[in-house]
Amino acid sequence: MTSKVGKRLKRKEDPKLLTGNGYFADDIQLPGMLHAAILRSPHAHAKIKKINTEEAMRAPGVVKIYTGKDLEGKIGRIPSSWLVPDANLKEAHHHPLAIDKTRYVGDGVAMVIAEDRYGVRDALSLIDVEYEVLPAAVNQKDAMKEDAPLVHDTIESNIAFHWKAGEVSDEEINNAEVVVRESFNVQRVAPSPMEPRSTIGQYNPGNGELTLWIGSQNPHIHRMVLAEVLNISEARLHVKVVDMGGGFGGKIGVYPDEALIGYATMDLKQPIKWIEERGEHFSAANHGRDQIIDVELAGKRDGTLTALRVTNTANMGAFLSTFGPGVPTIDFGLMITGIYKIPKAACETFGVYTNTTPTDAYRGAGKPEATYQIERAISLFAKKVCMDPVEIRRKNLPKKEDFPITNAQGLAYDSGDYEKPLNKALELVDYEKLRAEQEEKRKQGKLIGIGVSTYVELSGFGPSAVAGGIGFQGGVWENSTVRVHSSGKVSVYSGTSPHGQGHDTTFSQIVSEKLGVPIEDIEFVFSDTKAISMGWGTYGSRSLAVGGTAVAEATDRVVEKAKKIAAHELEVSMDDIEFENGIFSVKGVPGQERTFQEIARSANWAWNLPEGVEPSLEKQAFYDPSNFVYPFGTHIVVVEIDKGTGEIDIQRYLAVDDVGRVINPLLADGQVHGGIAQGVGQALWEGISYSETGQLQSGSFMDYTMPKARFFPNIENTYTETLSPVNQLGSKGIGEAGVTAAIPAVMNAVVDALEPYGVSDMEMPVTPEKVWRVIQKGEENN
Ligand code: MCN
Repeated sequence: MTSKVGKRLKRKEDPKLLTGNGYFADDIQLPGMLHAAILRSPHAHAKIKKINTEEAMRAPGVVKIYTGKDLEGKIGRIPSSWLVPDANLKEAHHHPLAIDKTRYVGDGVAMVIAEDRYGVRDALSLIDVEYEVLPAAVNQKDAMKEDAPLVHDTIESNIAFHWKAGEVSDEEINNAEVVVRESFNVQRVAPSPMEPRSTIGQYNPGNGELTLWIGSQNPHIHRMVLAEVLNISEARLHVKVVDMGGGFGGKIGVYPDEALIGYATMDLKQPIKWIEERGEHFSAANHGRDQIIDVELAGKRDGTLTALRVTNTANMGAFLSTFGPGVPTIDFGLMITGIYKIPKAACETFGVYTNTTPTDAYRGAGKPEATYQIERAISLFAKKVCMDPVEIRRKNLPKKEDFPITNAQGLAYDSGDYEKPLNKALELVDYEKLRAEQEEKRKQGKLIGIGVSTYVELSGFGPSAVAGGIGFQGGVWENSTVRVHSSGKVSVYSGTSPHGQGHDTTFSQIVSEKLGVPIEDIEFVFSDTKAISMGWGTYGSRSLAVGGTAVAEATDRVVEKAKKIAAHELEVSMDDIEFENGIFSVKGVPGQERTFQEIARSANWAWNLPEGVEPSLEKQAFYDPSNFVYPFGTHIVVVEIDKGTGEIDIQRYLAVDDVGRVINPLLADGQVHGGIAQGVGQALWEGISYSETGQLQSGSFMDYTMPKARFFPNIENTYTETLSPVNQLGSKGIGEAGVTAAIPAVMNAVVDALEPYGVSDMEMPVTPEKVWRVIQKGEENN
């Protein structure tokens, strides 16, 4: 019995993880292993006047202490991977440890290596650093002012880049019948995977090989960048990832910490382990979002949208992270019109240095922010022209017949039937009835809100040439090798690097369907730069659409070769061979057949191969897609707000997503639910907070509210299916769909609930306290 695409199979990965047999970074124990800890700046901006390490060096078990000065010229700068064309990007030199100045709370100042993992932390407190505290730039708009403290003395202002796409004139806005002007703040959040970051190094002086186990979403990118930073050949740098407890974007970036461990491992010629602490994660792991988005949405009284002009002032933190500059420019700026037909659009983005932790991609990476501003703006527009939020959305949706379409910013959406999920969602919630009930309950004094969001997002990152054209210094193709052993069992190698997404299961389903081999006979190999020549990793909901397609293409090549061998053995032409459910048979001649396993053995033993056919049954595919793929859908949320406490209760959450062909609906549901939880978290609870002086005020889970399962109702979700023409699977990415749709859906619901008090917008996160204050004020005025 073979497994098929589209089945709700349980994850192959889970039994091991659920029975405590997972193998995570901190499980790695190597003989003679030392431990590293990094002393981090307690100040947002300070001169380092003196570092005294003498006492710390005398602490038990301390082997070495490195400061920024010690490493100057020995480790390269940590680079950003984005150039952002025509944006006059000014990249500050990012030393792995601060040399003269610290630039954010969490900036590395010194690294201690010691024999014991607790002793190493104790030694940190014995390092005496004399700081001269300087004024800090914290909020990005303030940091752009002329008198703002400069984050980098070598750069004349805090503007790291200024990027523009599209033109919309003042007349096109000011002369419109209706204009909505609003400023939205998509607050800074912490990725917070269950397992924090990690790096473990081992050096073999015999052959000069450095092995780094890194908590990474893209080990090959880490190899590419760290080989340069550490000045060693890629052939001598082996990057591996063991089981990893999530990433959510926070483990895409190449960090100073990883370079430091790599350097010290080679320097001391002893294995070294560094495991990030949760507090460090809050201050030193890249944050997400932090964009202030000023929007002008113009249109007609009948609800037709005509022009959109957006300025995004994005807080990049103290340094440009690996993917950071791409987030508010490409991912945000080219997607500002969202799902709507808006003929004119322009986006201007300022990327601003501040004395805060660097920001980078966080689940959705620019697309949730883009969707948030357009979905909130269109809801405000609907209010102005007295239209129902659904009616105005439907009016501005491109029709199925309009495809393929190109948005105002020049992106060609691959396929879409936007009304399909909208209609399904409306039917499933019984929208008319829901509105009538809301009316009824409002009369009883209850605060009920209904929020709708219709979204499209960019996934399947993406064609390499396009990525290069928009400033990404790398490729985004994928690589897969399918190797069939003599037994007929299969090893599949992939350049993606799953860390919770379940590629082992879903990719096996693809191979199983094509080869007719049972899923348990397929073994997946990934996240190892020695086993897989190259790959671009897991982010941007690219793994299935790009990596899964590479797997499918390599598998097709295996079938092609196997057919040749079967035809030879059965003494017919290849055209007469049929292959189904793992059996090669001769058309019209029952019984004349070979099993896949028989052909696998023939291919590997090579006793009787057709002329010109090489031994083995192994094929590789490098797949570079022709376009991104654009999932879409409709989410509808119902909330009730407690007047006494301001608490928001999500009563109903319905998601209808269209991601083309779904390979495994069970896993897809998990992705949708997880994404929604992060979206709701952003809307209602999460938020990194800095004081005016740049002190991190949310440095632990005591001050940073993570969503918990009990905060949610049962999330209802289903799919419509509009195939993508871009890849042979017809599939689009799903990893970020939930978060993209959820933030505006929830915020639209909250604002709708507070409408009786004349509220038109609220700043995220809408904590009970904020809501309670609005209610108090509203009640006083009523
Ligand atoms: N899938 C499917 N059918 C589709 C699309 C996807 O069955 N049409 C399956 C895929 O085969 C895969 C999973 O759903 O098993 C997600 O696929 P995809 O949308 O390609 O996304 P990626 O695998 O590239 O994952 C990246 C995405 C992102 S960007 C973040 S952030 C994220 C996320 O996935 N981080 C996660 N989901 C996460 N889930 C966990 N548990 N942990 C994280 O850190």
